[in-house]
Amino acid sequence: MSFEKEELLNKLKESAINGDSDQVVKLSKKVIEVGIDPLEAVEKALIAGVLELGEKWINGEAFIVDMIAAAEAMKAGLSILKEEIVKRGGSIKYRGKIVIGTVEGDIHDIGKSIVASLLEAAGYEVIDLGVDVPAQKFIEAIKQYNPDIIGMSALMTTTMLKQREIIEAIKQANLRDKVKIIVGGAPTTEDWAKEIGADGWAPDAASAVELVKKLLK
Ligand code: B1M
Repeated sequence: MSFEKEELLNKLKESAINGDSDQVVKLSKKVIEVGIDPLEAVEKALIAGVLELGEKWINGEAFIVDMIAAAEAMKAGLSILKEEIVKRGGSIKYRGKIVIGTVEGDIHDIGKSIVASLLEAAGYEVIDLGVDVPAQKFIEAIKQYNPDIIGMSALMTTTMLKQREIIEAIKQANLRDKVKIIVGGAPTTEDWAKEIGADGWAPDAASAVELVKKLLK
C-alpha cells in the first residue's frame, strides 16, 4: 500500500476512534477523491477503528460514550463511502428485496449497517428496520414489503436468542414459507442458524452478500 494511502487510512481510522464525525466525513470524501477502494476504507479504517476502540473499552481503557461517539463517526463515514460502493456496484435493477434489522433488546447496528450497505451495492433493495426490532415489526414488514429475505443481526449472547423467537413468531403468523431468513452477528454461528431453522448464516458482510446471491439464484 502506498505511503499516502496508508497515511490517509490511518488518519480516517484515528478520526473514527476519536469519534470525530466531521473529520471522518472529510477524510472519507478524500478517500473517494484519491481513488482508494471504499470497501477497503470501510474494512481497514472504519471497522478496524471500532474494533480497536472496542478492545480498549472491554479492558476498561475507554468508556461507553467513546464507543457511541466512535460508532456515530463510523456510520457518518459509512454513509459517504456507501454511495461510492453502490456507484461502483453500478447496478440499479434490483436483484431482490431484503428486510434487515437488529433484534429486540439489541442496539448494536454497525455490522448490520455494513451488511445493508454491501447488499445495496450488490444491487438488492434493502429495507432497514433499525435496531431493537421486535417480532411484530418483522411480521408487519413481510406483509408490507413482500421481501425475498428477512435478515436478523444480534451482537449479544442474550439477544441472539431473539432470533429463534422471531422465526417462531413468523411461523405462527403463517408467513415462514413466504421468506427466506438469514442471521448473523458476532456471537452467532452456522450451527446456531441451523438449530433455529434459519435458511442461512454469514460471518461477515461480504459473505452475507454471497449467501443472498446463493439463496436468490
Ligand atoms: Co456492545 N457489546 N454493548 N456496544 N459492543 C459487545 C457486542 C460485547 C461483545 C463487548 C464485550 O463486552 N465483550 C458485549 C456483548 C457480550 C455478550 O455477548 N453478551 C457488549 C455489551 C455487553 C454491551 C452492553 C450491554 C454494554 C453495557 O451497556 N453494559 C451494551 C448493550 C446495549 C444493547 O444492545 N442493549 C453495549 C453497547 C454498545 C454500544 C452502543 C456502545 C456500541 C454499539 C454502537 C452501535 O452499534 N451503534 C457497542 C459496541 C461498538 C461493541 C463492540 C465493541 C463492537 C461491536 C461491533 O460493532 N463490531 C462489541 C465488542 C466486539 O465485538 N469486539 C460489543 C464491529 C462490527 C462490524 O462487527 O457487528 O459482528 P459485527 O458485524 C459483522 C458480522 O457479525 C456480520 O457482518 C458484519 C460486518 O462484517 N454480521 C452479519 C452482522 N450482522 C449480520 C447480519 C447478517 C449477516 C452477517 O444477516 C442478516
